[in-house]
Amino acid sequence: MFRLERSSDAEQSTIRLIGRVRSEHLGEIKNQMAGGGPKVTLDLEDLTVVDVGVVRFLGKCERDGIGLLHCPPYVREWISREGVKRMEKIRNERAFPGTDPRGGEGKVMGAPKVAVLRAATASDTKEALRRQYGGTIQLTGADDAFYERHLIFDNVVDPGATGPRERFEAFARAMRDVLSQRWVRTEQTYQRVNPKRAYYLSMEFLIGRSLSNNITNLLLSPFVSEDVRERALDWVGLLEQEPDAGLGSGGLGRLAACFLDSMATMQLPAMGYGLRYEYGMFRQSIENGWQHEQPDNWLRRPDPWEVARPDERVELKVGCTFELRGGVLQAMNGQPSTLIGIPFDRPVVGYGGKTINTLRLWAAAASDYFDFQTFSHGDFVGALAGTLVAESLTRVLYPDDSTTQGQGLRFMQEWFLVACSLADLIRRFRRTNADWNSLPEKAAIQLNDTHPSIAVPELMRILLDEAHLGWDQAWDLTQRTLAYTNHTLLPEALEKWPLEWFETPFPRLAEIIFEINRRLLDSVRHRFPGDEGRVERTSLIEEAPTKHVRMANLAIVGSHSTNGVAAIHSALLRSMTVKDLAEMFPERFGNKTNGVTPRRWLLLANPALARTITEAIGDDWIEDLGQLTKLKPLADDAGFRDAYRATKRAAKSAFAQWLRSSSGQTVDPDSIFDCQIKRFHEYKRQCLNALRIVVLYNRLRDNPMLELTPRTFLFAGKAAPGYYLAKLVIKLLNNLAVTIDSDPSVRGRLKVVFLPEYSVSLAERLIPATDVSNQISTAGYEASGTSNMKFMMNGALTIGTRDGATIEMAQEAGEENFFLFGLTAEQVASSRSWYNPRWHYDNQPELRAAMDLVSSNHFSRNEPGVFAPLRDTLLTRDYYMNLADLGSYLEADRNLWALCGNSDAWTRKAILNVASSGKFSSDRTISEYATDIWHVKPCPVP
Ligand code: NBG
Repeated sequence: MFRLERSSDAEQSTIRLIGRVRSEHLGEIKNQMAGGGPKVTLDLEDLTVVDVGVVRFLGKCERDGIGLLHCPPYVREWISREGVKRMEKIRNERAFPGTDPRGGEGKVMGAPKVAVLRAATASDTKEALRRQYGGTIQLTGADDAFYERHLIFDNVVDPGATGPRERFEAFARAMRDVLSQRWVRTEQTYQRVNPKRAYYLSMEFLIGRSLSNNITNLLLSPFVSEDVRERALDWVGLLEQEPDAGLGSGGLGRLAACFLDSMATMQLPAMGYGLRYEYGMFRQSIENGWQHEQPDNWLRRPDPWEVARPDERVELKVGCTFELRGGVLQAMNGQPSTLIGIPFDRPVVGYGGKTINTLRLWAAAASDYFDFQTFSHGDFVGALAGTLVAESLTRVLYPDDSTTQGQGLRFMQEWFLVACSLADLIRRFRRTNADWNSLPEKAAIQLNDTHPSIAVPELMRILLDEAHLGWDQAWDLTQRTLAYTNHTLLPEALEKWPLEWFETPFPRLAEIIFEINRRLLDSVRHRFPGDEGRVERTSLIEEAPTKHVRMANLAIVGSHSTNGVAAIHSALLRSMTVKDLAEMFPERFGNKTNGVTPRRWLLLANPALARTITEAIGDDWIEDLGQLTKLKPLADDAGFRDAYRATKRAAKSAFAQWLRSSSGQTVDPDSIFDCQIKRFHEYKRQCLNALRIVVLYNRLRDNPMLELTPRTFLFAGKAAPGYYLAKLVIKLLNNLAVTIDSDPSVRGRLKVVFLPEYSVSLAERLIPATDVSNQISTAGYEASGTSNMKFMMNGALTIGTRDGATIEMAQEAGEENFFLFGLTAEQVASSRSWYNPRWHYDNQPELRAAMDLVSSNHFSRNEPGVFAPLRDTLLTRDYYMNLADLGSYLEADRNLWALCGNSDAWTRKAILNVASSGKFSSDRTISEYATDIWHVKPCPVP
């Protein structure tokens, strides 16, 4: 029996459906609803059985905004399944019209105009991609489609009860399903062809988010856009659920991530090896201007990309056991132990989805071999506590960038990365190669900075003790297999580990290091007789005050190639930092100027500019960034300049909107966005930038009629938790922001914003919106820089010193399109002995006024004297010569400011910058590594 009950008040009426409802009752229900007047709700509490017609009707009611009260779970599930079928039907009827060659929904997805889509019809394209990915690309729309299955079965909940996090996971897993067959096939191809492979060993991979990047690289944006539209998914909200994989602290880790993208895109048989830190780079918050650190527990929720491979675990022997006391690792002699490395693989999708390489991250675990001795003595808990120490090894990333602290745990992490990765890659090598002599023809191992340079003695150990080769043969193979990249000249960053840290846990490695050193010093003495100073400097062991192993020397001696990361850096490395070794082995030294991936940093981050470029010159630039030079003549084309300006304006508005909605802060998109985003370090001189802002602030206060284009100064970056001066500069910038905001005399003309929690995702938002990029390190100290390249690619003008890769960027674009200033590296080095910061204070009134204003507590009324250590550092030591460069910085700034009034001239320069950024693609860098160092060739996957 079926009946209806209706109750109404002034605002709404509720219709209760009671008993067995069938399709034939629908007319009656609709009649009741039509006469409902106010808002209608259906109460399904006593509804017992329904047929599919009723289910469809209820689904439609929901879509029309009619509430369903007390809907039984089985009805809810049925509605959802019918909804899915309906989508599928609509989809088939439309036969994928969404494969619009402009990538239609680019604004949501950053959809590229993909080459494959241009030539083919929509269904050809679908077929081609379907074949490429080994089957279906049925992401959503049927009850057995990937997304729906993951949503329901991974969570075992009613889909209606899932939130954005579950939807993100389901979508990412659906995407992983699509790529997984291609991923397997990539590895199968490498096994079959047995090419030489490149292995990139790095303590850091600053990956950021993967979902949108993978969609872009798989060329699935048009498909996904359609799914998103049909399912009315809150796409932005879904993307926001993915935590940034912050497994790196700065440029070195981000470079490694860009390199992986390029290697996969160029179809190189390559693999990344790193550590699976449970806690990535700390999260930064700002309280009362000060930086605070919170742990980044990024794996709290399951990561949808990673695949654990416990069957491929490796077992490592250590000559002692460890105890952790207050974060300090202590070796306990006399009790050897075993550690386990468990690999977790992440897909690295090359652009076009043809090659899917692997990033293998190691997690530490305790041996399964329970400590029976301790156990049988009754200490069950003690036996298990060993597990805690073992697992602590990969718990947390060290947050210092460009410096190392002498920490035992860090040393063990470096060893663990090396020991696991070498064991794994040697196992793979042995599977298909009987002859140890072919190792250098099958494997190229790149050491990302000195962090993995324990690879030198470890590979020797394997070749001597496991392959039973003689010393000379083992040494020859080791050197020909390994190559080393240096990333910094800062003396405090050149790693030196106490010799005793090797001796207790790894006595064999210590022995090997001694033997390498004995032979090295013999040959130094032979070549430079009587030069004991040189012997001392070249030695792998620093003798005083206690014996330490010089890891850079070890890496250079044990490999066939050493490179810096920009021309000036490589030159200084050779001529200053490791001069003696460069004289000993000149043929080993080279340069590989850094680059960044244009997929993430232009195509994905800046869809409007990417589209404008593609419209003008086609889309070949995505994989061949040198094509951007074709834009050069367009700098003189008024129509193109308009189009360019529109993209910048769109990026600025999007940023301003995001900032308002995420933090409540407002910035004016019509002001000039002047940015400095990077780690906080004295050599990067954010403090110099702060002084510039105070000078401009003083000028405006002194002369309110001064004509100035409004400027917004945006800062982001983290300081190492123990780096007081760097944290004080963050405090200064935050205080400037507050004081300037509350000063009516400059309001609307100057604004300072400190954006907390700098991350890859934040950079992706901010860089496209930026007009002016500050690259103002003391010349000779920034090895390369990579954000400088991202800014250039996105049309920002650079104000900067002649340092790192900025020099080469200006060469490419022409110095007239750059705002260079300051002492050169030679001038810095040669003036060090007589440099007197006080002179600048005494003789430059604007500089003095700015410093005095900071000291006067104008920016720190409630914390008098807080900035005294900054003043003290600047006036007495000023090792990084801030004061020497402030005058020329202000002059460059004046030139830049003069250009603000001439929009065409500005835009012209901006376009020429974009057009000249082709060299700074990481594809170019990787092709140089592949050709000059690795001798690795593409291995296409059929
Ligand atoms: C950093 C340099 C940067 C450089 C990146 C990538 C370290 C040790 N070095 O200038 O400071 O761009 O490496 O090469 O993090």
